[in-house]
Amino acid sequence: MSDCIFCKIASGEIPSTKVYEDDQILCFKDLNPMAPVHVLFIPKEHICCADEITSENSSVVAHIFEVIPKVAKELGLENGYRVVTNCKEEAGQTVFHLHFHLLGGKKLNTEMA
Ligand code: IU
Repeated sequence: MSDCIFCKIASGEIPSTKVYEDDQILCFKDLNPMAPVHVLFIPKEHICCADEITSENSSVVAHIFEVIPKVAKELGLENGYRVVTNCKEEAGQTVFHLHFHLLGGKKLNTEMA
């Protein structure tokens, strides 16, 4: 999508602080970190949100979840971490390109909503 900021980050048109990249996905540091470690995992292909995950595109989501433990280890999150995705406005989604927040590096607030 030409007007999607995360598509532009995925293509390199907009710079980001990359933590992990391969042909399918990118992980970069969140610009407004909510924890000592706060990175985002995105598929390079445009998927709007979790509601748009289908049997056709779900392999990239599975791939993200295979990479998350490796990146978490590299970032020193041995004591635990949280993975979150916000789907649509009511959940607080502000960027409409599927992304998974990886948060850690402190004792996280356990309130889920
Ligand atoms: P949300 O789940 O859609 O609310 O999360 C969007 C995240 O993207 C949020 O944590 C922002 O700080 C982050 N972000 C970013 O890292 N770089 C950007 O250019 C933009 C948003 I726009």
